[in-house]
Amino acid sequence: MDETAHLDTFARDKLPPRELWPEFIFPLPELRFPPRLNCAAWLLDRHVEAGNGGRPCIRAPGLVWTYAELMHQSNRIAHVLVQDMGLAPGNRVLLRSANNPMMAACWFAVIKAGGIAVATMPLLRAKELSEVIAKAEVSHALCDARLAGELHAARRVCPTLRELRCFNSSGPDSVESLAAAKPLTFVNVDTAAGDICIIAFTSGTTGKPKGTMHFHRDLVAICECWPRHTLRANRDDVFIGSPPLAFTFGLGGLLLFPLAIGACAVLVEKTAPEMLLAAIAEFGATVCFTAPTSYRAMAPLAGTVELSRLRKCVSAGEALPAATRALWKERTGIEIIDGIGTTEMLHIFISADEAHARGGVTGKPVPGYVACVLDDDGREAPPGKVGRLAVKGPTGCRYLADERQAQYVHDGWNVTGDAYLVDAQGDFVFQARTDDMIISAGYNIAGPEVEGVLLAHPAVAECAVVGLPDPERGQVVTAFVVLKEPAAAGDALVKALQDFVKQSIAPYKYPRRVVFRASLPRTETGKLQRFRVREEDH
Ligand code: 3UK
Repeated sequence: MDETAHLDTFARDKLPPRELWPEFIFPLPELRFPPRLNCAAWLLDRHVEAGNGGRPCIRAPGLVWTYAELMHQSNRIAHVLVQDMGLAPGNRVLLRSANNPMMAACWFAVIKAGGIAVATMPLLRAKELSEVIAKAEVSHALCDARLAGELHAARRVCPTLRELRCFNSSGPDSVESLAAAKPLTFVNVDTAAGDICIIAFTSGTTGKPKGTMHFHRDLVAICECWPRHTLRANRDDVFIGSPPLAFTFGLGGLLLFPLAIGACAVLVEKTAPEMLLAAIAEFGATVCFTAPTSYRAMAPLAGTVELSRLRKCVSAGEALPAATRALWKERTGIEIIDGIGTTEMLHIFISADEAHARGGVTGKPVPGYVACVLDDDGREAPPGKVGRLAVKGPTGCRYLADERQAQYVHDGWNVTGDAYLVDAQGDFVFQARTDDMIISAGYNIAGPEVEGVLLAHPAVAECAVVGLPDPERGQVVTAFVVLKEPAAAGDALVKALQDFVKQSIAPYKYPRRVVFRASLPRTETGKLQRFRVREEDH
């Protein structure tokens, strides 16, 4: 590997042992990287150098930044980090903010200065922040002033955190004030392509957070794979969406991918379905990234706003039910691009574009990646057989000092924890998380398949199908259902929903128990928290 630019080698020293790394493959010409690579230069400065500094780069309510303006602001903040905050290459810098332009500028500043960006979800509280800070030995933090309270609280138990500055604030000590006095130019730290650039903590719903480490070249690699081959947006596109930049789905979709092609990103803080829909209309967005439930919630309102410029809609984070795909298509005419990605792989690796999309199917490996389904003996399973999804590509899992590395990587494959099958057309079909498969009276039942049927029933707004302990069957298939009209709840509707499932799929999969709920527990990234659904029943 080429010589590191990091003076602080903490993260590099905490990489997993080589024998536990996944195999990395670079099967496309665009995946040949120079030995020295700072991804901020590639994503941002490159466009200014090419004479495109005047093109719009970041938009937000009441604001447009050109490529040159974002570059200048990040250069100035990079000086703040180095001069005022004493940042050394390789130091970890925590970023805490909703999606807004200053968050993007700070992210670039950290990367330009050779720091390692550790972005965190806005909803994290002091306890979770302190776990992340301790694990990554974070020394510096840049925080939106409106979210500083929890970080100040966390700091009391975080001796490694030496320097903290706030932005989106006008005080004399704010990042903006300090930055205003700095030069517009900054000499980017000449990082190796294989230097660590971000640590992304998994949005995992159970257990201690895992930090996944990604190199400068990894951030470029994901831009050259799925966006180039499947999304196929162009420089006139306007990207928008809901996932936080701290979630790699959002980092890619709302910052890296638009900038990689010289397009424009709209960053909005309020992303509840009706707000996102209004913002799509207001900014004339053409490419939208959000979660399946968000499309489902936006669909009934789609007729009330002007969406004529919207042309590409991306769904990830959890399985896209066929009913949601059909509903969105009916209301907007747009075929959703579904894709499975993970924090470990950095972004999407199996997907289908608009022309190849089919209900209930994720798609095929994205160019640059190979995938297969493994049986219980670790061999490739034949078509139609359910097994564990395994993938390799230019990116892959490298946990920061974590024994769970050996659970994710087997024989060079990244094993995501998802149960999948490959169908007769070679398409990958999601079944369930491996540990969410329901085993009832000897049958294997995938909750999401039953959910997919229930979502097609006109009375159902949202649902979750899980296995609950049962003395006779081991587990009993249980559906938690949120109704469009709560008053419709009752025995008659329970029976109607059960019959509806029995008529659509094998009858043994029908939910023997149906429980009506006002809402379902979800993460900040739109994922259903199945373990909470199960626990809350008792
Ligand atoms: C599930 C999906 C079916 C699946 C992510 C796009 O979600 C992302 O990363 P996470 O680490 O979670 C990974 C897990 O989420 N999942 C994600 N997308 C799909 N299941 N169909 C899908 N389309 O269980 C996977 O193992 O939070 C998604 C890009 C970047 C990401 N980090």
